[in-house]
Amino acid sequence: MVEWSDSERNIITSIFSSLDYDDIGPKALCRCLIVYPWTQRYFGGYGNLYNATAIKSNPLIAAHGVKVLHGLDRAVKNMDDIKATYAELSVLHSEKLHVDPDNFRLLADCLAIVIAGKMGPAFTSEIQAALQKFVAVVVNALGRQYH
Ligand code: HEG
Repeated sequence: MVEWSDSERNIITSIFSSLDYDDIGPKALCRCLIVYPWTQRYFGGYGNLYNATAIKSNPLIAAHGVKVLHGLDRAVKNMDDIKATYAELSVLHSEKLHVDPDNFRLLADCLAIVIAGKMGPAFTSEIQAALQKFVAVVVNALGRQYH
């Protein structure tokens, strides 16, 4: 069971409450697909992913980026039980989508980088520490149903 300090809770809640999901979600997913091109294999039905420009202007990718952030929202609202919150989503990624669980961390890192870019100097080491802890717990929960 993960322990959260009041400060960590406040940081996570405040980051996500001020986040523009429609902007950050697509940017994080695009960055993941461009920086780690092997992650594109799961989006074969999404049309043109030929290069960075194509990825960044692909509306299906953008919509999926928004969906992923809304998925993270559930963890923000259930910080004390992220494992149970993601049980079903973990089974989906493992058994149906066959997403290699290493990729969760790659996307989580891209999200942290996009948030850092957005926040600029306000992204202090304390804020990064809380965010990295949060995404690590999410990544762990999503990888839980793999065997
Ligand atoms: Mg996943 C579907 C969340 C990482 C590939 N992902 C979904 C869905 C959510 C979600 C909420 C929709 C589930 C549904 O339809 O019921 N994904 C999610 C989170 C994270 C993550 C929170 C990690 C931070 N996903 C992830 C990664 C890949 C991936 C790293 C591949 C590199 N997700 C993926 C695919 C689908 C989903 C291919 C199905 C998309 C579709 O049906 O079009």
